[in-house]
Amino acid sequence: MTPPAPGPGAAPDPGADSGADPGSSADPASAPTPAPTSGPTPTRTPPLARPAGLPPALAGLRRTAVMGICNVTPDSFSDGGQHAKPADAIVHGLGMAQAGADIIDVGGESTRPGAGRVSLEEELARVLPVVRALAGEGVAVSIDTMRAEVARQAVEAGAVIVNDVSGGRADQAMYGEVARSGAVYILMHWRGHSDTMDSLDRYQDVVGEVRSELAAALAAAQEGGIAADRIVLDPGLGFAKAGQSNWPLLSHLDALATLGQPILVGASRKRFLAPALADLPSDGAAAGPAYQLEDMATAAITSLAALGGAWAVRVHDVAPSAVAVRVAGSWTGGL
Ligand code: PMM
Repeated sequence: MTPPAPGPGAAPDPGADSGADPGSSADPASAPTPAPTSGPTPTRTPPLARPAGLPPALAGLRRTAVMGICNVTPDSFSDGGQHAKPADAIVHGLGMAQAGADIIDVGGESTRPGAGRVSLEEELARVLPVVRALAGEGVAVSIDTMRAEVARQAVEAGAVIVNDVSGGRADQAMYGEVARSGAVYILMHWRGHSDTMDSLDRYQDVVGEVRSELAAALAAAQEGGIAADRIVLDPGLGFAKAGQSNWPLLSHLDALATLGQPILVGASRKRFLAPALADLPSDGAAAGPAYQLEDMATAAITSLAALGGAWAVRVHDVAPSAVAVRVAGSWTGGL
């Protein structure tokens, strides 16, 4: 019979390995004692890193954070038009916060493949009332923008994080503006605007190249004045990355984490998920609409990203990921 696993803090059995008779290994009674299965066994590699300068509720989190997506756009990839009016977006943002989102990411410009740019005035008109209202309710708000001026006005309206999918490449004033504001900066891997990005999916070694391009952007952001401890890196899933370019980035988050920065993962409802789910029914009564399947896949990725040390995940459907980060947090025993 297998001996019971030792309890918390139990000393290893000194005779369990080196003293065992090799010839008796088939006998379960004399098999080596398994490693302790209780007590702190951190399986997260590397340990979760988080940026400095966050509001206390976020800074004190001992698990991966959930960022709920609030696109105030008529044309975003999966939820375009659903919350296009600021009033609807505010209700949606508050609902996500209630459902367990730690951060609400407000965006006024679609980055779906092929999308054109929206004017500065239009972007400001979409996002500012939403940022102001959510921040006024005590929600930690992130502004999803490539424009320094939008970042500036959003931080003034209460945003604490600037989420720049272009990693500073779309607007030369971005680093200086973020540095001045003191906001946390999410720097995403990016190779070009949405109207060209699908043609920029050219990699010999996607993990190595994304890592080195992120490293260069990280150095540039610091030269531009942003404190290193305020910068979060993001592999930019789906941006200049078609189908199979995305999965290695997820399974090698540890390689990106060696750059020493917190990591954000944005896989929610992205096109690369669909092929992995292709053998499942997507339109039957039992399965529900296709997006539900992709939301389930997103929650699975949330669990794995949390185990992989991600600081935050950016998702449309908050509740399943709020559960997933808590499960992963319990799994790893917290930070
Ligand atoms: N993806 C989208 C928009 N903003 N921001 C970050 N940091 N990471 C992402 O992966 C990301 C982002 C596009 O997705 P959406 O149109 O569904 O919001």
